[in-house]
Amino acid sequence: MELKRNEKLDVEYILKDIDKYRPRRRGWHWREGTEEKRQIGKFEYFDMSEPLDQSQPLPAAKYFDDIDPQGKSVITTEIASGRFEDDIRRMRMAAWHGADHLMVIRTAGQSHFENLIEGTPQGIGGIPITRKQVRAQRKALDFIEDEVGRPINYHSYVSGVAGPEYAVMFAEEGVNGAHQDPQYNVLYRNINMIRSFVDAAEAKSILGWANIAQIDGAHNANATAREAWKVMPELMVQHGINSMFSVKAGIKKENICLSTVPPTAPPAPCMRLDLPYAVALRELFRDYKMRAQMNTKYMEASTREATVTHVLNLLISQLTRAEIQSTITPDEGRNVPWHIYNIEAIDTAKQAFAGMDGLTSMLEIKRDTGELADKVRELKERAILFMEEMIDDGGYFEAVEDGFFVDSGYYPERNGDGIIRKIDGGVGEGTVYERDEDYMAPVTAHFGYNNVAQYGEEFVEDPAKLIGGGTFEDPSKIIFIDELDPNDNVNVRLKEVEELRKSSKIKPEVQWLGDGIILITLFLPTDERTAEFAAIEIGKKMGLKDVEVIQKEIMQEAEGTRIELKGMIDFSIDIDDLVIPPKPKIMSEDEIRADISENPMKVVGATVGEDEHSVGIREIIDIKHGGIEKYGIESEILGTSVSVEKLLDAAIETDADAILTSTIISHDDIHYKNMKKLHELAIEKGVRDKIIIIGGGTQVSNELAVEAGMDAGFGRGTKGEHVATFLVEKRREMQNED
Ligand code: Z97
Repeated sequence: MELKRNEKLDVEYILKDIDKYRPRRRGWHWREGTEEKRQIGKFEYFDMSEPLDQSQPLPAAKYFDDIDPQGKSVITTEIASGRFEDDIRRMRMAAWHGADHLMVIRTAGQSHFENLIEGTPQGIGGIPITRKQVRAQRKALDFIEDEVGRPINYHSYVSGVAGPEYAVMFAEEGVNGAHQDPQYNVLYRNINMIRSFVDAAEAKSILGWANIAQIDGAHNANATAREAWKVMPELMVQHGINSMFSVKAGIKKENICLSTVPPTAPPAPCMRLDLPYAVALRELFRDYKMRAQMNTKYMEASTREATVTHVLNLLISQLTRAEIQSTITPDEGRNVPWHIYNIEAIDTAKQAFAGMDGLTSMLEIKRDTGELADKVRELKERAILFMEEMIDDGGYFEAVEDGFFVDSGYYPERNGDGIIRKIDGGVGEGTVYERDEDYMAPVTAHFGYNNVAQYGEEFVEDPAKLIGGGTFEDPSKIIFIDELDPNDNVNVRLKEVEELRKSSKIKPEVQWLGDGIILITLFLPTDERTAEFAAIEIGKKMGLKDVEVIQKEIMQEAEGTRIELKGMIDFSIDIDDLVIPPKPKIMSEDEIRADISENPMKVVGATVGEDEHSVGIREIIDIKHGGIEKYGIESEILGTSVSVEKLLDAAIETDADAILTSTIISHDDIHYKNMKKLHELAIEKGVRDKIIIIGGGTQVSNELAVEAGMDAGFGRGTKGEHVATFLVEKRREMQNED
């Protein structure tokens, strides 16, 4: 299937024959062309990668020939609303804005699932990641990546006691990236340590086989710690444990990505803390990739505030390095699950990287002396001392048992509030057994002792050969189980929104097609708490259901509060019933300029009748060089309250191409009457077909002005570019008629 840019992605096509679909490739893909300078539009770039074939540029790109430079970091966004069929559409939007790493994170704790869940949809409280979902999304991404012209990495988690099963399923289904870190299971999901590490060894060898890039879970310590910057030494220890363990289990260093996060955010002096940390980390782990997560610990519901933190985080990525750049939105914490804000965060990263292009060719980090140098050394020392104490204590397991991790003290300080897990406790305790002497498993990418040499040397590297290949070699052995829930499955859900998918009816949405959710920003001149309840009342009076305040920001305690309100409408709009006027055409500045320089144009203008309002016409001709003057159109304003006779005579005398009249006063339709008079006079004098005549003013409509004999009418909101475009086009039209 080839996607067409102006057609929606056909979810039903994606689901068709999904039981037979095979992903076209395995493994992670980095951006290409990152080490070369390149010309994009009018600029030379130092740090960009290959551009996309099709994309949605930043809003301001229209001033720069619609260029859309793509930075060198892979850009991540997290998409998992609970309905994979909706997320597919969202993934397409994200890809068009420049994301090439789409992480499916669920609303349920995936790591609590004890088995690979197949055939179940949303489940209780959230969605487990199922084969069907993975396959459908990978299939859609195969089409989407062709459309944008860049491979897209698909990603989820390999955590919990079902971790190895997920790893197998991901390798089978062409998943390209995964979080895998046994410490995550231990610290945050209370999974038995021994089980977690044995599982991780198995899972990691599978990730290694499938070339799946791995992200660790160290950033969670940052998000969990009471004071996030205090765990900086520990974070490096956690990265070290997972990275080295991964290498030993068979993952290539180039596929091992550290999940690093700047630990603080303003109003903390974050650069002074975060930058030395970033430098120390990259020096200690120079062989590995950096996945720069943005700070989420100090993120509130304000998108503005989160965006500033994000940009500061991006500055650190630019000054140091980040092969993968994450983009997080406040939605994670405020119950407006993803959508437009994902796209905004992708754009934030794209915009910031384009803006900071070449920064390191001009600026250098003061590495050798001063505060940064001292801090980098201090952090490394603290991390190494932490590691040494851990070894003295008997190793990682003992250290966890003694509460070394996520303690709120700045190591070596310790406050005794770390997360404590018992070696013989936790989920899955006692489920690890030593392999029998004759243990043998005819499976690919298997970790540890496997007694296959007895069957022949050729099986040592590839035990699955013994059975003619496992599912990795022979995907026909994969068993696809469809959704089992008759009430909640993708077919039922698609049916429910069929009208919205297949007719001209539309509804606003935030998380799911047709959810009817809208977000409203309002200001209320009262204190925060009163504003919250007043806003809810306003929402209800507007007819919204499930009204909820998702953000409040005090402007001044007594003077007022800014509120963001979420609510639901239950009606749809039929787009066929809309009366949509044709879009006003605007030529590019370059095109208009070229036309005028080749063929100069002169206009005369005035306010006519008894009208002293000259601001409008001056806006059109020359306000801060934003009017038609900027294109090189010569203009003469005769003044205010000019008679139509005088205006026409001036136009004839100066051989003007066009007359611009302007009137604000409109009682008794005097504005249209004057237009008509001017038009008729021009006919009388035999010049009407030589001069373009335009009527403007706040109360002017194009239709009525044309009825009054004008070539066009321009009302409220008109800018110089609209008038200039019209003048150029009309003149071309008149010349063609000649
Ligand atoms: C990120 N924003 O980009 P459960 N395994 C690891 C994890 O780090 C996580 C899970 C599993 C973040 C995502 C935090 N990370 C959120 C190593 C979660 C998720 O499905 O909640 O049980 O596990 O990394």
